[in-house]
Amino acid sequence: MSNVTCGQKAATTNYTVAMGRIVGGNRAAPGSWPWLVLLKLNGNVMCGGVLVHHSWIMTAAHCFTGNRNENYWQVVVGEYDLKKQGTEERILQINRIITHPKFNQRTFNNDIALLELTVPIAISEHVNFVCLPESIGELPPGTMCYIAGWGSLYEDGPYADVLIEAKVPLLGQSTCRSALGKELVTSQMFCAGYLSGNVDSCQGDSGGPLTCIDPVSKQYYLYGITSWGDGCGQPGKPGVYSRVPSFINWINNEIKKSPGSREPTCFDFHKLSEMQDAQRKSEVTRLCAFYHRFCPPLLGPTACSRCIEEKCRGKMKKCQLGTFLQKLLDLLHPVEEFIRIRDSFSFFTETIPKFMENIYTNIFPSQGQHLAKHEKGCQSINESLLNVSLLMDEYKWILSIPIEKLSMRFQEVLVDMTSKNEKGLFKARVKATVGGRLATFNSLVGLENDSFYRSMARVIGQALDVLQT
Ligand code: 4AZ
Repeated sequence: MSNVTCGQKAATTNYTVAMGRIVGGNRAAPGSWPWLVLLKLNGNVMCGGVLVHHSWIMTAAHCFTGNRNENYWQVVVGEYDLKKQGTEERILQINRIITHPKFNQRTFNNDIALLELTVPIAISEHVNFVCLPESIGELPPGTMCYIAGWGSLYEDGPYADVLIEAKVPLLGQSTCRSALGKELVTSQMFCAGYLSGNVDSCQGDSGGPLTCIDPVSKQYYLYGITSWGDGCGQPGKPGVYSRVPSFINWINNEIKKSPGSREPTCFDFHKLSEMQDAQRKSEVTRLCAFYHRFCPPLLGPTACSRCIEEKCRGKMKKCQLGTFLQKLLDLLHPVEEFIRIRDSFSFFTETIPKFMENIYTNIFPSQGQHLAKHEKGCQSINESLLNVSLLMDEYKWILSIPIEKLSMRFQEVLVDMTSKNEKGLFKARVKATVGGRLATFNSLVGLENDSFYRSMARVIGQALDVLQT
């Protein structure tokens, strides 16, 4: 990482400032914060992030509490106005999410994460990395630094469309602790902002940068990651940031790790499908070598290599299952409109995630616990493999259908109101277009919220069966 190029704004950032907020901030000039990225989950703005290297984004660990599957996240670099498609804008995918091993979900201690991108970023005037505070040490209270993001304009308010920035002073640790509570503020955190309130970061700014300028070189250094607060802009409640200088060793260690010392990712396995046979074979061997470390010391070489293969195949199958479930979700997406009419989203927000969690925990009961339970682990992987392949076989036909053919639109559901059965379901005639084909079938539907959701799975299943014929 060269210190000559990091932390420099685009040259053309003179711009008339209009009033706006982060909370109490201003519209930033385009190109002002070329290291600031936007993190989206399923297309929705979730967090900010900071480019610290060609292939690495730094952000807050708490952003991934709800979902830490790389496939569902996108990184947008060169973003400015969310309502407009900018020429500098690029969407990137995440290869690996690394949250700090000591991140505490309850206290937000060590609220920091690194994201490895699937391809390195091309640096330009509007896309550049920030400098890491390798040697700047502790900055004194009162130092003026900058925060920026697309987060809420006020507590519980709407998100900003255009990038907002604000200038905030660093606060001393004792001021911070007496403002927010001694037990809540650890030495991995610091406060910034005004005790008088009004200027602050807010929901959606999390994971974004607090940068301070080096008065000599005029480069920007990443000093904090937006983490939490007691509301936004409240008097006596400054914003809290993860203290980046405390994590320098962890950051550098993670970034410089050799490929062989990291577990292969789903993206690594996915790339295999584009390779020729010979190349694929050697790549599989290379990727799977990682699992050698999990061979118990007393295992002979043959048993060990079988165990490596099983572990590796387990991971591969898990990735395939992830892809399958994602396709399943994509496939359910078109019926969202139909379910929305019933003014509840719990089918998507609760039923499906629960279903997926059940599948994962049933199929991979031993994931995450290794070594000691090793022999048992390998055996259960065998079982898992069988379960996964049965499941994959059962649903193979769905995977072979092009996504665009899976769209579903329910046109008419004629319910026979006199036909209520003991489970509270009614006989119904359903008319739907599935993958462009009109399908009509008899089904059972519930009309109360609860029974409705229970019956939807059957209706969708029947609609899917139409595709099979
Ligand atoms: C949040 O919810 C959040 N005022 C981030 C920063 C602050 C408050 C809330 C600081 O992401």
